[in-house]
Amino acid sequence: MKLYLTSGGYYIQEQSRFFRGKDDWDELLNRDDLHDYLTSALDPLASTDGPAKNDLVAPVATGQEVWAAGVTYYRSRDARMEESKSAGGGDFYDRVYSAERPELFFKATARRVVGPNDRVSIRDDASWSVPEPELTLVITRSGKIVGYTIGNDMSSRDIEGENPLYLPQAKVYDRSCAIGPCILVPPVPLPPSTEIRLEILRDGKAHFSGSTKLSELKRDPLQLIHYLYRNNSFPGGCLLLTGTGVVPPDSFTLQRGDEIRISIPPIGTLINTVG
Ligand code: DO4
Ligand code: MG
Repeated sequence: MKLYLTSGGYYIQEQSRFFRGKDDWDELLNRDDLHDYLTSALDPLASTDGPAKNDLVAPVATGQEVWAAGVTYYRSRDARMEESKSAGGGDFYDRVYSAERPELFFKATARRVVGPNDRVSIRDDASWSVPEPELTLVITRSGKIVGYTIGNDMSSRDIEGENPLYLPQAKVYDRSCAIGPCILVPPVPLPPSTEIRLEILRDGKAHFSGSTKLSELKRDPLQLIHYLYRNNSFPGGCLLLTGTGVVPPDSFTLQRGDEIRISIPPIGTLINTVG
């Protein structure tokens, strides 16, 4: 089952049929029994046309915070060690990759998040910008994973590479995060064979593509949540980007006009342009 949010309300997709949801969106995303609840809620509803592509907004609740995990894939550890070598920060990434405590950082408030087909941003003071395609967990206030979506953790690699203490500036700015196109609410967790693909188009032509699999994720999502929710409450629930396993080569930087496509097959494709 999938949930799509528009400015006029939300839709539930069950196979090829769509239904208009009636519940409060923020409360819905905090139901620990979300899959079963949606299954029973469909019964009295009449099916309808699906949402128009241009009406979709990021499937985020107003009270939700957006957090991210880092250095959860070997590829990310490698790239970060390389970019911060001359600043002497490389060792930290190696250590966090194998430490019991994961790297977790605050990524965005709902206001800084853009939805599908919208514009993400690169910082004016950055010279090396990349998208980070990440499986994103939809977590209730009580810490249960009830769904999955796609996240783009836009990052300024030169700023983070100059000094790891600049991480918040490299990661958090207006339009630095895209989420969507929908929330997948499956009856069971996604399998390790799940693919995460990144494609970047420049002038309408393929410029970069890469992929990874969930089996490459070093951390158990439940362990990430266990650390995130330690002494930290989320009354509105939370979204957690689980880290990137796809990093373009060092010669690559995003340009305005690039199209970023992130696909996770059971969920869909999140498409944004750089503006
Ligand atoms: O350590 C810095 C950020 C890492 C990150 O965002 C990632 O691995 O996805
Ligand atoms: Mg990331």
